[in-house]
This record gives sequence, structure tokens and C-alpha cells, in this order.
Amino acid sequence: MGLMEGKTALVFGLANDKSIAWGITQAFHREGAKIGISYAGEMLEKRVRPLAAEVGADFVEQCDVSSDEQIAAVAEKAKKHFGQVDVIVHSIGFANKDELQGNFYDTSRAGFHLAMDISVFSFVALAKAFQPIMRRGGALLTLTYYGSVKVAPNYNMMGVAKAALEASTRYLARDFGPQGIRVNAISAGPVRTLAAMGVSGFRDMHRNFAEMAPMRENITIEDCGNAAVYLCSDMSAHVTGEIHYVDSGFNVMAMPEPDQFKDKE
Ligand code: NAD
Ligand code: 0WE
Repeated sequence: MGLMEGKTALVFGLANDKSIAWGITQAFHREGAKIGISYAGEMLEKRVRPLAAEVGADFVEQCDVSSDEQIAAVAEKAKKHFGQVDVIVHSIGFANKDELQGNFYDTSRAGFHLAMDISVFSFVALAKAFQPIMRRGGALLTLTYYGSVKVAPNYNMMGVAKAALEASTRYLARDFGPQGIRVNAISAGPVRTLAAMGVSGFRDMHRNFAEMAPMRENITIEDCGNAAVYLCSDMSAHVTGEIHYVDSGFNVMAMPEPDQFKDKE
């Protein structure tokens, strides 16, 4: 029997078959969950519909999370379609391209607001919108990155947004605890997704990461999917407010291996 049998999961942030959201959706499907999908805009629909069909999802709804109306609408539709839901996955992040290079202090007021709105507030807003239809024993999950804790050159505004997202995860854990709903985040190592490939210098970063990580390997969307099954199923009952690293151990290293310094000489 699957670990998510009898659970309904709604996944936000599916763009294509490279998305972390797709790794999570496939793992949930494998474990017997009923799936609903939400995507950002019309441009993605032709990519997302066939993926939804692969996992037998008949709830496929557009939702731009910068709109309160669209969030309210998708929650209303989910209530009509499913009645109650068990799991919400938030796999969404966005900053203007100019905020992801150069000095952090060059971040504009509007750019700061946009990144915080799409990458952080949307998780809080989804939590609130779905709270009335979430079942006891359910879970909320978001995706973060280590640039929230330590400085990752050029991650800049997104690092600050991820720090706020991780703090939001802890505050939401407190809010939802009494309802028996857990709130956690996966902090993933670099993955070659649509969002990541839009970042200059990502290829080199992706390679250097694998060289520095204890396991000497990059991570996959399947790794994220399996960790998400743990965090959103009863396997992690009483685990809440956690930032769970899926990063080949990268975050435990204080510096590269000595031989990696020598290479540069
Ligand atoms: P992706 O491009 O596949 O997913 C990002 C998603 O955000 C897309 O589906 C996009 O449509 C959605 N989105 C952006 N603006 C939106 C809006 N206004 N409304 C609704 N949806 C919107 O890339 P990904 O790497 O799978 O990103 C998913 C999450 O994982 C992000 O939070 C990202 O920060 C995080 N993450 C990514 C990596 C990585 O290296 N790829 C590492 C750690 C964490
Ligand atoms: O969270 C992310 C990327 C998020 C992202 C990517 C883009 C590219 C296109 C947010 N907004 C945009 N806006 C765009 O216009 N990651 C964890 C991947 C990532 O991005 C980096 C990284 C890593 C890792 C940027 C700089 C340095 C490292």
C-alpha cells in the first residue's frame, strides 16, 4: 500500500517535466495520492495538461499567486472538486532577473516587493486560503535554498526572500499545529530547472556544487519527490517547522576539500 493512499495533494508551481514540482507530483502519484495541479499562466497550459494526465489529475487550474482573487478562486474550485484536501505543495519562486546579479544593495524597492510577494507571501496566502478545507493529519510544504542562510553570490534578493520563507514556515507551523497540520520546507541543492537555467553562471555552479558536497553528486527532482513523500505523509507525524536539506550534504561543509584549493594554483 502506498504511503499517501487516501490523501489528496494540490501542487502549485508545475512548469514542465524538469520542475521540482514534477518530481514531487510523480512521487505522490506513485504513493497513491489523488493529485490536483495549479500552474501560473496560459503559456504553461500546453506543457502542464499532458503531465497532469500522466498522473490522472482531473483538477488542473491556472493560478497566478500574485492575485488574491485567483488564489480565492482556486481554493473555491478545490472545495467544490475535492471537498477537503490533505497536502498543499508550494514550489514557486520569482525575482526580476536584474535582482539576481551584481550587488544586493542595488535591489530596487519594486524588485524587493515583487520577490517577497511571489516567493514568500504566496505561501502564507495559500495557507490561509486552504486552511478551511485542510484535513487533520495534512501538511503544507515549500521549497527553499541554502542562499537563505549563507551568501550565495548573485542569489541576492532571492536569498533574503528564502530567509523570510523559512521563517514563515516556522510561524505557519505554530499556527497550524493545533489543527494537526504540519508545515515544512525542503532546502534543495541546485537542479537544472527552467527557473535555474534562467540564471547566468548556473552551469558552473551546478558542477562546483557536486565537487564540494560530501556525496560528490548533484541532486534530482526524484530526490525532492521522495523527501516530499516523507514530509507530507504520516511517516513524518510530529515533524513540523523544519527545513529539511536535500543537498548531498553540501550544507555541512565549512570549506572545499584541500585538493580543490590546489587545483586553482
Ligand atoms: P520551475 O521554473 O520549474 O518552477 C518555478 C515555478 O514558479 C514555475 O512553475 C512558475 O510558473 C512558478 N511561478 C512563478 N511566478 C508565479 C506566479 N506569479 N504565480 C504562480 N506560479 C508562479 O523551477 P524550480 O527550480 O522547480 O522551482 C521551484 C521551487 O524550488 C522554487 O521555489 C525555487 O526557488 C526552489 N528551488 C530551486 C532550486 C533549483 O536549483 N532549481 C534549488 C532550491 C530551491
Ligand atoms: O531559487 C532559485 C531560482 C529562482 C529564480 C530564478 C529566476 C531566473 C529567471 C527566481 N527568479 C528568476 N527570475 C528570472 O527572471 N534557485 C535556487 C536556483 C538558483 O538561482 C540562482 C542560484 C541558484 C542555485 C541565482 C544565483 C546564484 C545561485
